[in-house]
Amino acid sequence: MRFFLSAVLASSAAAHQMVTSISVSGNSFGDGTCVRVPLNTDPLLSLTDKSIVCNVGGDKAVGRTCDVDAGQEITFVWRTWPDGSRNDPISDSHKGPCAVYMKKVGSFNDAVEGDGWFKIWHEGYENGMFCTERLRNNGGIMSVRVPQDLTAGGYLIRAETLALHQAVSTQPPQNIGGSQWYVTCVQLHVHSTGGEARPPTVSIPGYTTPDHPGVHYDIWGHKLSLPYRIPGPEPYVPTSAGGGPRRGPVNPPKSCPVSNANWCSRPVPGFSDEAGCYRSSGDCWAQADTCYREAPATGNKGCKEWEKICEGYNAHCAKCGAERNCNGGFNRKRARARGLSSVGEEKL
Ligand SMILES: [Cu+2]
Repeated sequence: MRFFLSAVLASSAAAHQMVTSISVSGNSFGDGTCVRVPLNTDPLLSLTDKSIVCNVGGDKAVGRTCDVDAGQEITFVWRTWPDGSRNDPISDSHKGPCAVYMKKVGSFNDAVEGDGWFKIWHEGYENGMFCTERLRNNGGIMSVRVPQDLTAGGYLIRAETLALHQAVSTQPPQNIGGSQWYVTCVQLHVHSTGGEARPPTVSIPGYTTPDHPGVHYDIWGHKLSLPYRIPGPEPYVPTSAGGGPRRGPVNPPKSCPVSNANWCSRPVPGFSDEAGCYRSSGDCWAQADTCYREAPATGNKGCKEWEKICEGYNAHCAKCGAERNCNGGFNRKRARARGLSSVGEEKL
């Protein structure tokens, strides 16, 4: 019995989702990069709680912001397994609409909740399918165009899916308020030349209510009540040409040759003797610790990559120590011959 219960719990845990990465013009910025990665894939159930804005913990800024041009296409990747260890974009039981909102910020430390949000895209029920069903068929890929007339600056972009499988239940209190929200926010820097958009905005929380006909909606009846009404405002339609330079994504930043989600490696200090070499290796390992500690639900692939560089330092220190040849710094060619990454080497 016990085994059976845990199997049921495991399968329901697997049935949730989050955004794990973004791409611009087909180039991915990497797992978790610029993403305020949620703690887990659990749904949000309250439309009044602050967590409905950017998920639990999503009110805090992350260290990286991704570049995009006004008018460019941005793609969100949705996953059920945040680290991609299993390939399941989104559960087929999670039927409902999708939406994407943006909010201009002066700083990424600005409050996420409150006014300032405008919707740039949504999809409800079309051609016999809910948006989430199409998203599942599409491998979890959700693409939207950043309005071409946006003014330049920092923006939060918020992707949302709504799962309606428990939205209407005969069991109080779920007869209303059983809808499951999945949201993830991403930090963007929008480049634009002379955009003048003034989209009408809404407040989150406050943009919709549990009794909205598209939120308190029965997907289990003999016949769906159509047309389906998507919660929230209408999407903003660009009114002027505006537009940005076509620069494409900056990935990765030059200052950040090895990264994991929003963690960036920094140069390891140079050295001129064996002790210095081990100090540099120690610095490398300390950075690796930070990387693993900060690794979000999307995983720690980049930390493993960095760890290999640290191992390379250790091997180098042992060898140059034995050869009494650590002074005079670090020979690039020799380092490469010894299999030391050019990334770590570059910084010496
Ligand atoms: Cu779920």
